[in-house]
Amino acid sequence: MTCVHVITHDNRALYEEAIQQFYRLRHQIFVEERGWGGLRRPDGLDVDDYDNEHAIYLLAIDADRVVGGQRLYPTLLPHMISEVFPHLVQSGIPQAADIFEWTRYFVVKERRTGRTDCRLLAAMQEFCLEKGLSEVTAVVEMWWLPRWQQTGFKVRPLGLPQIIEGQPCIAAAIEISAVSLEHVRKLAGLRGASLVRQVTPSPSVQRVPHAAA
Ligand code: A1S
Repeated sequence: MTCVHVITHDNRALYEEAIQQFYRLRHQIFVEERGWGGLRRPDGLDVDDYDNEHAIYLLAIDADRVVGGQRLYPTLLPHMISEVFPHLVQSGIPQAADIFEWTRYFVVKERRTGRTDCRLLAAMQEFCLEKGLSEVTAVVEMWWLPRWQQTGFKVRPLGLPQIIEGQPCIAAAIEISAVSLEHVRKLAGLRGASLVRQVTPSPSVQRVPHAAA
């Protein structure tokens, strides 16, 4: 059964293998499949400046295998829109404690039937609602707009589309709402929460008693 796991700096140690799979899949999908040559690395891993302690990963995992993923990053820190794509924004880059940037979204080829995609979209909305976020921002190719409309997401363009690597792209903000979450859940026939969190045991649980040391 596929579940979407929340991975942050606090529980990352429990997910090192999944994170490595995520980096490898990102390289396979974004560099080899999508042709984003600027991300190519000799080690076959897509890792960038935003894969740091502030990144939050929501990974769809089935029997230890990563089948899809996405990354959220605080907009109060320098992020992709502020550092790489500021020219896509005409009316001020949204930067606030309750706005995160959304990047590196994918589903592995064998799972591209829409259901894992909806699971990931629902997980993103669910996580953001739990965390009290109001919006996520993203830079996307234009074909995302009808997809988001279909999933009931409310989208606010941040500027006019521009060509990036031959593709018309746009920066946009997506509203986080219980209505959007319900809509995407219904679309995929998902019932209830889809997020899983493994928690690193607290130091008191890990501590070895002196007598046994
Ligand atoms: C940044 C993203 C942010 C959100 C963070 O009938 P079809 O096959 O034409 O239906 C397709 C198309 O309408 C459209 N579509 C998908 N990829 C497209 C592309 N490269 N160019 C134009 N249109 C595209 O979506 C429909 C369904 O796609 P699918 O692949 O058959 O199935 P699914 O399960 O909905 O998966 C969609 C995604 C995008 C997740 C999957 O294709 C994928 O992982 N692609 C590679 C990663 C990627 O491009 N991510 C977006 C940039 S990150």
